[in-house]
Amino acid sequence: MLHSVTTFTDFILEDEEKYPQAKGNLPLLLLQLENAVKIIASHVRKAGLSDVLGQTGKVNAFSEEVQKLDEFSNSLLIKTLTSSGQVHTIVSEELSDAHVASPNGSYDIFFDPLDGSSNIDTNNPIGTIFSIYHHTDNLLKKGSEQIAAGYVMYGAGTVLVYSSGHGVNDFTFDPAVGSFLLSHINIKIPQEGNTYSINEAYFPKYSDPMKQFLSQWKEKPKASARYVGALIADIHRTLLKGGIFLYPTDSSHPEGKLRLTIEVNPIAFLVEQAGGETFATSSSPLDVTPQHIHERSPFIAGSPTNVKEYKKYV
Ligand code: P6P
Repeated sequence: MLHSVTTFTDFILEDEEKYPQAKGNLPLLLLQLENAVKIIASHVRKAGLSDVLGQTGKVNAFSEEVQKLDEFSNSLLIKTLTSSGQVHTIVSEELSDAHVASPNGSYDIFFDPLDGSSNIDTNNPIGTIFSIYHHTDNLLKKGSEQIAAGYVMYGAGTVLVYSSGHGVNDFTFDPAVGSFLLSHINIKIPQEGNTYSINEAYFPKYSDPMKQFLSQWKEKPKASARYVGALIADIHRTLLKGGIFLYPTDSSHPEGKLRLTIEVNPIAFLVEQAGGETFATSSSPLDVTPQHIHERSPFIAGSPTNVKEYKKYV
């Protein structure tokens, strides 16, 4: 019996049929994005063997040391998305300013080409995060205006998690086929989970309510703590197993560390599409109007019961 195999290409072409009035060609944009992440995955898998490891001696928009694989991934994504002709403006973690790719492009894309890059040389999970909007001259758009978002996790396998506003699906790369194949259909986050995910080294720098929230977690009989240090890995586990991820403000990160437009909004879009809840300072980050393209934000995301409990404390 032939298994009903669905590739990412099948999926986005079927998805496109729901938007007959679409101005641009989103499938073409997504297929070019897929080509780029396949090449990135190939380099990540060989990172230990080729010269793309290590530092470039340059710093990015956040004055963080740029790893060679970061720079390679950024340049590759810009090139392949530009050649699609569908992207007007690109905002990347690795670019200080917005970049106009195609003046007639119908979409704006925000991405982190390689998130969690400190994990590269220890062979831990890293990922690409992307967020897509209809093009507008004003780039400071609320996350609720996203038309699609996703991430690719280069972990034990290469997994693409994607939503265009009708639920979340994930696709696992099959090297034998050379395509991403549908693997989790309509992901729904568990209503409640036993795992909390936060960098507790910052505990002394948290607010008192945050300290109380964390301390009561340790009283839970089934509690466990998991923290990879790569947003996509910690979120992927939370989506599938439930629980709560937190990167709150602390005295050394008064606005939080994660980037609102490039990391927080795409992930918040996916978590809410999977039935989860998210929080920034006073609401979902998707309701926040950014003041600049590289704005940082606190970010809490996970199972509804766990996030509601958090909100009671803070
Ligand atoms: P910390 C990776 O550098 C990143 O931007 C996210 O992927 C991750 O969640 C966070 O920073 C980790 O930050 O301060 O715990 O090392």
